[in-house]
Amino acid sequence: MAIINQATKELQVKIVYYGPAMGGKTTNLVQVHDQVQTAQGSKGKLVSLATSSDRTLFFDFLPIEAMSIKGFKTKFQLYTVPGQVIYNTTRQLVLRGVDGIVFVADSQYEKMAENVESLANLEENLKTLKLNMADIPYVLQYNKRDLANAAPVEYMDFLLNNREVQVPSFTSTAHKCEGVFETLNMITRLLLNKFISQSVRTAA
Ligand SMILES: Nc1nc2c(ncn2[C@@H]2O[C@H](COP(=O)(O)OP(=O)(O)O)[C@@H](O)[C@H]2O)c(=O)[nH]1
Ligand SMILES: [Mg+2]
Repeated sequence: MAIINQATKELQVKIVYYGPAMGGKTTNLVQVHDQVQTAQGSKGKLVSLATSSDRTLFFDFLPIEAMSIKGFKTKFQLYTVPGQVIYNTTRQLVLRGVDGIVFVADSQYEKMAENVESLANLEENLKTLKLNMADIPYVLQYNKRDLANAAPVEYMDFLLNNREVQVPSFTSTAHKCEGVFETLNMITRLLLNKFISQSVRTAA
């Protein structure tokens, strides 16, 4: 779970945006970076480690400082992974120490196989890190809803959210910032609730 620094009263939380290549992960971080309103100086730089303009080869990284929770200053670190199948080692590295996951799916019908493959790859990579998907707060984002060939939400839920207890899912059009903050707010809420319930248990 998150890095908790009792001395400085800081809570550091790592959120990874995962999903197939070109689904809109980087766009989410760019939108958050553009719109986030924080106290002066606390908005971090968006760092993109990529070797070409629109394909993430390593990751994007965006630190955000948020409000205090129970006297702890919370810092969210947002990461993306490269979606292309061949970069699995990088994905495993980025997933290390993950606290919460946003799975960004591409709503286009022809991308469904890639979505399903990427979700299976996520589960597999978490296993190699001895992590269980059921224990990690995660949310789904069905992106590119503006496109004519977007599949119905029910179909995407059937393919990607087919579990006993469904996780929250959001529709989005990331480049117009629709659904971006709804998604981020939900994953941060899930993470903070987990932190609060754990700290209550520790204190008891
Ligand atoms: N039509 C449409 N295009 C989008 C949307 N979100 C992102 N894109 C575009 O899809 C492409 C890939 O997005 P990017 O964020 O780089 O995907 P990543 O590989 O998952 O990081 C870019 O050209 C984006 O501008 C969306 O909701 N609708
Ligand atoms: Mg990217």
